[in-house]
Order: sequence, then C-alpha cells, then structure tokens
Amino acid sequence: MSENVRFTDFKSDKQPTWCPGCGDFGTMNGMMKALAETGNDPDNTFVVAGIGCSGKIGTYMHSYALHGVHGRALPVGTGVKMANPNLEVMVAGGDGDGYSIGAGHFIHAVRRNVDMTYVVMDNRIYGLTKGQFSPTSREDFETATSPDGTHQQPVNPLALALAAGGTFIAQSFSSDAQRHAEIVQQAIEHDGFGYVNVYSPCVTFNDVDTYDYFRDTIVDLADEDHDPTDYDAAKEKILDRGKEYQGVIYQDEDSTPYEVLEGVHEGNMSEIPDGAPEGAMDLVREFY
Ligand SMILES: Cc1ncc(C[n+]2csc(CCOP(=O)(O)OP(=O)(O)O)c2C)c(N)n1
Ligand code: SF4
Ligand SMILES: [Mg+2]
Repeated sequence: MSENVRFTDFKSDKQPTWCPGCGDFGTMNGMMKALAETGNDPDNTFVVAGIGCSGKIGTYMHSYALHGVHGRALPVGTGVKMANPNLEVMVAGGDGDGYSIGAGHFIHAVRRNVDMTYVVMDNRIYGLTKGQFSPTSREDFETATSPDGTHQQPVNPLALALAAGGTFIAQSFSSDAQRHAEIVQQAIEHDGFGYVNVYSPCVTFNDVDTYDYFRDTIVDLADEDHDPTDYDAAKEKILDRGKEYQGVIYQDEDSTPYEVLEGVHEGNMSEIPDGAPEGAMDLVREFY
C-alpha cells in the first residue's frame, strides 16, 4: 500500500475499445480514483472481470487481473480473497453477467460477505452482443430480441441483495464522477461485501436509459436525510421502483467478513510462502 499513488497509476497502456461516450469510462475512472483514495496501489489490487463490454475493464486497469468466464467473476474473486486476504479485490461486470447467467453466484456472494467490492456496470442491455434485452431492461423496451417489449418485470438487483443479507448496498451514476467515486470508496472501506450497482449508459444500443434520463430522474440520498443503517428505511427505498436512487442505501455497521469468521485474515497470513508452492507450475502446464 502506498500514500503516493495517483488514480492514473491504475490506468493500463491499453487503449479502450469502448464506444465514444460509453458510461463504462466514467465507471472505471471512479473505481481507479476510489482505489487511489483508499491507499491501494496496482501491486495489491486484483480486478476480476466478467464477460461483456464491461468485462474489458480488467484489461484497461493496471493491476493483477483475470478476465474470466461469463457470469463467473464473483466465485473467482471469492477464491482470490480467501487465498490472499491482503489483496484488494474488485469484481466488475455487466447487468447480464451479474443478474442473468451469474445471478446464482451474486446471491451467494452477497450472503457470504467476503470483504471485496462488486461493481455492476448496469446499462440495462447486453452491449457486447449488440443489443439484446437484459434482466434490468424495462418491460416496454424494444430491442432485436424484444420487438414488442420484453413483457417481463425487470429484476430489482438491490432487492435481491437485501433479501440475501447484503451488508453494503449502494447505487451510483457513472457520469456523476465525484459521487460515483465516493460511493465506490465507501464500498471498498466497508468490512464485507461492498456492492455498487452503477448506472453506466450504453450510448449505442440503449436510447431509453440515457445520460439525460438519469440526470433528470436521479435522486441523491445525500439530499434526502437517509440513514443507511436503518434497515426499514433502506427497504422502503429499494422497493420504491418509481425512483432512481444514488447513494449508500444500506450498510450494516456490525458486518464481519466471511474470511475473518473463517480465521483466514491478514493477521495469520505470515505462513504463506513468497514464491509459488512446489509443483504449482506443473499443475498450470497440465491445463495450459
Ligand atoms: C457462457 C456464455 N454465454 C453467453 C455468452 C455471450 N455473451 C457475451 S457477453 C453477453 C452479455 C453481455 O451483457 P452484459 O453482461 O450486460 O455486459 P455489457 O456488454 O452490457 O457490458 C453474452 C450473453 C458468453 N460469452 N458466454
Ligand atoms: S456497445 Fe454500449 S456498452 Fe458496449 S462499448 Fe458501446 S456504448 Fe459501451
Ligand atoms: Mg449490460
């Protein structure tokens, strides 16, 4: 960990191929700012990314990283943190990755409460595969796969997280750069699973959930006198589908991370060897 790290130190030398104006630029910048602000550096940070436009983030950030299998980023992040709790683990992916194919992992990662951060870049569409509706798409959203609307209620991912026993549930908007970075910072600082659903507009395939839409409708909980430690108040906000909230909606201040309950934490990591265990490379070659 270092005090002199700037957020640009988390930028890799790869040029993003995201469309100009994609919300993922702002989402990533906020994550990098939050990491620098919390005293992390690329040497102690591990980014696990899903598959999707959002999943490319691990390539564009300078840190340890793994670009895994669609919907499977969270179990990998859990394994990384359990293997070495000294690492700052950031898991990132899209609404399809996290709430469709990865929905089962999402619920169990939330309830397991490992101390890591999960950022979902929610553009309410499948971007990478060119514009199919996603679990968070609106019921009347017309796409190639829903020419007459989806005819399905969108998933409420924050409600899923609350029902699964989430200890930190937040939402932000990639274009509100300072607030987004602050909220991700609070998620990193939380002792447990810090979950942030980020409105991260897709300018190419979603002409409904746009920057203008979020700018016009977003309600900041900082202006609402909301107490995130009040479970009932949080539940009320989360179940209010008529509003797009930004801020920390729920936080359990008594949260104890899973790895601490399991006795795997920084304090007893001294026995982990510096190099790879004997025979580890043979095992890797077997699957390479
Ligand atoms: C197992 C598997 N199923 C399906 C796909 C095809 N696929 C790739 S990305 C994606 C969805 C992307 O949507 P989202 O997670 O919202 O990410 P975005 O591109 O919008 O950032 C799908 C269905 C895949 N790569 N692997
Ligand atoms: S298709 Fe959408 S989500 Fe993907 S890079 Fe372009 S704007 Fe971003
Ligand atoms: Mg998406």
